[in-house]
Amino acid sequence: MKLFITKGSPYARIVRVVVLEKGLADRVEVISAKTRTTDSPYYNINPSGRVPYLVCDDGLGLEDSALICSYLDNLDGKPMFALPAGAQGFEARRLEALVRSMLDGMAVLGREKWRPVNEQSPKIVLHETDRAKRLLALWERGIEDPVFRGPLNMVQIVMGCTLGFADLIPEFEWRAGHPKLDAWFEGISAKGSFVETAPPVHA
Ligand SMILES: N[C@@H](CCC(=O)N[C@@H](CS)C(=O)NCC(=O)O)C(=O)O
Repeated sequence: MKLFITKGSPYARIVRVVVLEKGLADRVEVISAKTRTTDSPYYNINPSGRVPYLVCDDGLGLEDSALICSYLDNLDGKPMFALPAGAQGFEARRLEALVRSMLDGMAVLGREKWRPVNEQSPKIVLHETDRAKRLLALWERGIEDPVFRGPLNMVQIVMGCTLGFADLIPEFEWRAGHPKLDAWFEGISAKGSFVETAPPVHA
């Protein structure tokens, strides 16, 4: 299988963590794609131009981190991250959606802040900074939920990749005001699959 990524993409990192946790590193070739570039050859592989993108052994292409993680997790018929039926599974999906909501906003904020200052939209920066602040405040309390304590699961992986991404956003300091989130993040960051997929420091 071929997994197309960019090193800085938090969504691609979610999948890369799952690849490592599932012991699939020798079956998945990780390839850096050139995204956000006019006429990138990558668009012939994935016309949407987004990463992560998995090309399965039979040639089928999968886009979207949640879908790819579910596919990889189920390949061996012994899913590590399957959700229980009923209320418990629904709760995990609810929490993952809420963490992804924070990630989606931070992805927009990061994209904006990496532009030259004269190209940034102050309106978008303010809107996304405010959203991030509200959600970080929510998770400073929410991180005590048992879902963040037990064996590794998708909610934890998405939260770890989200906070790892937050660290890269210029002038966005989240740690000082969120000591519980910071402590939790330090813990998950020490896991081998997180160390191995740590994003490069953005210029
Ligand atoms: N919902 C998607 C989001 C993927 C996404 O937004 N990827 C960004 C990188 S972080 C991308 O490929 N951007 C390139 C582009 O927009 O052309 C997922 O979970 O995989």
